[in-house]
Amino acid sequence: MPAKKSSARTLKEVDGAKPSSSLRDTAVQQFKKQQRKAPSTDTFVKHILKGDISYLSRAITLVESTRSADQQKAHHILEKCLPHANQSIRIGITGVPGVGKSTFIEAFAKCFTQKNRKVAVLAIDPSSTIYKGSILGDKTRMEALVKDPNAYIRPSPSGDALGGVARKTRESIILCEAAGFDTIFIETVGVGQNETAVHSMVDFFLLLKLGGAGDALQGIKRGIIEMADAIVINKADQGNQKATELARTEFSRALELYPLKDSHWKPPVSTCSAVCNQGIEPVYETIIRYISLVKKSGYFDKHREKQNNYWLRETVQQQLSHEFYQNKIVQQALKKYAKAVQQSTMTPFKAAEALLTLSKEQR
Ligand SMILES: Nc1nc2c(ncn2[C@@H]2O[C@H](COP(=O)(O)OP(=O)(O)OP(=O)(O)O)[C@@H](O)[C@H]2O)c(=O)[nH]1
Ligand SMILES: [Mg+2]
Repeated sequence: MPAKKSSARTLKEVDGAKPSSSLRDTAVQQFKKQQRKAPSTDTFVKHILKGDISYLSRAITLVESTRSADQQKAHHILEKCLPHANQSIRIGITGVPGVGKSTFIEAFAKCFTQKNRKVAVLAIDPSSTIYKGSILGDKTRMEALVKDPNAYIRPSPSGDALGGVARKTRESIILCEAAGFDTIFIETVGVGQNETAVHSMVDFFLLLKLGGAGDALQGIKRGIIEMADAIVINKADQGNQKATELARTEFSRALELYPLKDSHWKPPVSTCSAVCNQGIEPVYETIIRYISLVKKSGYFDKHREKQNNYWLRETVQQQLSHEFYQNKIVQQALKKYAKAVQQSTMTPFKAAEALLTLSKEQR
């Protein structure tokens, strides 16, 4: 049988076949050549500014890398890209798993790309150990968007700490903007702390909800509603219209009770069907209206300034804490003090003070 023959041959080739020394030499030479060919920072920047997606992706990979050489290179690229960033609308889209964020983004992004805007979709998913693969599957879910020359989709790597992912997303925004993307979407699974991180890096925060059981107003945290600049109830189709309309009324009433936002914007509540592409265009118009309003009032710039300030402090805090816990002497002392706190021979405050003094002495 021919099939058997071919599989036997394949097995034979793989089994125990060692590369010849000439093959090994070629591989080593190729590797060295690649190493030599690693583009310089300037080459990276030049191509990113021209909108070269492959360089943009490689630069984001450097940003996401944990290798210190990569991080340093990423840092230099970012510095040079920074003066070319900032010219965009940053939109955060959040909602519980399965609410339809990716489906919505695919339909929504078209409103922008059809008007010749360039859209980059970034995904932040620190909970990916729980919802493994939900975002990495997005590239296949957003089929039409993947083919759109005006769109770029970048799933975030999984399994990192919240602070790390948030920082990398912020840096990826800068790179995308430098590459000419004027509309940035950040998709995040609404399961807690990560909404706050996304809220602190976007101009407009959109909350996607479902009508009916499972995602009702009662179960939602006050903070998330407070952050929202618009609430959109998705899946208003297939006989679900009544439930979505009811949810719309409930959320509208609830929002009435919230104090006026600093932006003086009243968040609208609407319904849509992402799969049927209904009610999507009005959300686009809402955002355009919002951006025009806050740019005129000066809130847009003020808000971004505030965000930059927040990230400056946040990064300092993260860096200090990282250095503190990396210190070997502190690590040893921490064990000793933790035991003392556990045995109630020392208060946590006294122990923290002693550790901080020790860390200062190490510097
Ligand atoms: N009926 C209906 N189904 C929808 C709609 N939007 C999305 N869905 C379906 O809901 C499911 C989840 O959609 P996704 O877009 O993957 O949801 P998501 O919020 O991105 O999910 P995660 O990334 O896993 O958090 C899919 O089966 C979609 O086809 C809609 O407007 N109506
Ligand atoms: Mg999704």
